[in-house]
Amino acid sequence: MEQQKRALITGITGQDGSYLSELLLEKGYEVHGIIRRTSTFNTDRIDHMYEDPHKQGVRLFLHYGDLTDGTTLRRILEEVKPTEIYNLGAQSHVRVSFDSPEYTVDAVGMGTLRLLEAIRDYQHRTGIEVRFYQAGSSEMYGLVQEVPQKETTPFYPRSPYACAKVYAHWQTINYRESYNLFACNGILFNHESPRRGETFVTRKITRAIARIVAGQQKKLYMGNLDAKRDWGYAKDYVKAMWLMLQQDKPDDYVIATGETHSVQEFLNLAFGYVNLDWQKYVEFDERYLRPAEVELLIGDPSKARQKLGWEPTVTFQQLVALMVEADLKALGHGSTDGNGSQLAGDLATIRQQIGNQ
Ligand code: NDP
Ligand code: GDR
Repeated sequence: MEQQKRALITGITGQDGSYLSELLLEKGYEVHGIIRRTSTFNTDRIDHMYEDPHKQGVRLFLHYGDLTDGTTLRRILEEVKPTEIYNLGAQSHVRVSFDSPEYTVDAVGMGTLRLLEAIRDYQHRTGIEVRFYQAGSSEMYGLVQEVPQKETTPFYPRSPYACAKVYAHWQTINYRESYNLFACNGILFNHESPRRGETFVTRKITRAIARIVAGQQKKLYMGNLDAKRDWGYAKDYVKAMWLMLQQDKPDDYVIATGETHSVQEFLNLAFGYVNLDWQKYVEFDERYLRPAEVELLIGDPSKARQKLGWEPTVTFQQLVALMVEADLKALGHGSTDGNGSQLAGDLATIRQQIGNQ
């Protein structure tokens, strides 16, 4: 009989953790997630999957822990005995990493090392293989060295967050080469969804639009509108993580759409969707600038396409529409007329493709 696949996810309460859990549960995995104790609930994104663990047949389990706490990580690994580990936990906000650099680097950089060390010892002692996915980022490319960015493009990180991700990336390779761990780095470009954290630029915009339409907000304060990003849909991207761990050999992959758009283009399209002119609502606030900015990201996903058979399924226009729609719906405002209706055909298709948000 085939062994039950068991996944351990750090960062299960985040955007990607929630979509990845759904995917793995669909595939029959037992899923274990590490959550942090907080004074208010932080499990909104996974509540719909969670069931009382006393019930028969439950396959989602949560464990208290933290990437800054190596002893607990080791204990959880011993208890869960996972066949795959997805390291998605991070203080993932680039701007905030300039305010809290030590903590960010501890969780993102040292946290990855703690996990790798725990896996190395566990595998050495038990002889059981544990496959490891590291959530690397296009932020590692930072200052433009090459366009588009691919697996061989040199890194030039521009924030404490990005420096820590580069460290985690190289440690992952180092453990693969030194101890023969099945360890993969995904170099994922920005990916968004209605579950995106509210302070990342896309969700900040779509949420503000819904609040403006609902009469709850008048202005939207923003930073650098010229930055360009390669934005994809999060649900597509978690599938790539899983695919990496199903290959015969561990490797590193860029996951991106291959298209880039500025923040201003996002604003234009998103406000246009509800027939509003963004320039009447958006104001500049320097607090949203970063001490060092990453101006241009555009990825080349050819290797993932060839080796993993991975393709993005949602276009930039569809992504914007999907996110605006979800935020409008959350505030009780349905689909719109005007420019919104130009996207109605698209939306019907993507709703079919991606199901309920
Ligand atoms: P989120 O910010 O939505 O989620 C981060 C998760 O990490 C949350 O579950 C959070 O818990 C958890 N976390 C934070 N600090 C710690 C800690 N010290 N110990 C354990 N867990 C912690 O991120 P995303 O889901 O968007 O991203 C997932 C991963 O992918 C991150 O590592 C991110 O850096 C990386 N990434 C993301 C990209 C994107 O565009 N989304 C692109 C490239 C890489 P809590 O809910 O309690 O805060
Ligand atoms: P990023 O995402 O830094 O690319 O990191 P974010 O959405 O925060 O910023 C994208 C770009 O928009 C500009 N910007 C603003 N950003 C925010 N958050 N708020 C604003 O008001 C604002 N105005 C302009 C930024 O300067 C930036 O250029 C995300 C995170 O998910 C990381 O964890 C991940 O590794 C990378 O994507 C890939």
